[in-house]
Amino acid sequence: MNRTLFLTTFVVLTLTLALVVQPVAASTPGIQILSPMQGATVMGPNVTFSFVVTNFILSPAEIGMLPVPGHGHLHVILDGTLAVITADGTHTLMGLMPGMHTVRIELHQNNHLLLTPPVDATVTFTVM
Ligand SMILES: [Cu+2]
Repeated sequence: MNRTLFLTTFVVLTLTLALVVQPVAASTPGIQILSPMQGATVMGPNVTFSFVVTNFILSPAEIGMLPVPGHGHLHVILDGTLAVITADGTHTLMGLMPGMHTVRIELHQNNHLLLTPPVDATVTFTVM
């Protein structure tokens, strides 16, 4: 085998191996609202939300700081209006009026920008 053919074979094999063994892409961030459940009727006027965030670090100390991949906080949107910024796993919204409400919880980067693509969860519930 001449040197050129050897090198060509080496490069092809290396590239093939690199394609085969490339690491699995980092897991995608996610959020799930545990309570209240979709369509639930709950006692008001204060409603506690619990949620679980996966593949994303909630970092209260970094709110307003430079973005760090995989770090950030939550924006809680009540009926289309930002209600609170938090990095906790639960939050109690106070003084909800009786009736139907929608809460969307979004993952945000440290600098308050949405993730790309956006990651959020929405629940609609009724306060009695
Ligand atoms: Cu923010």
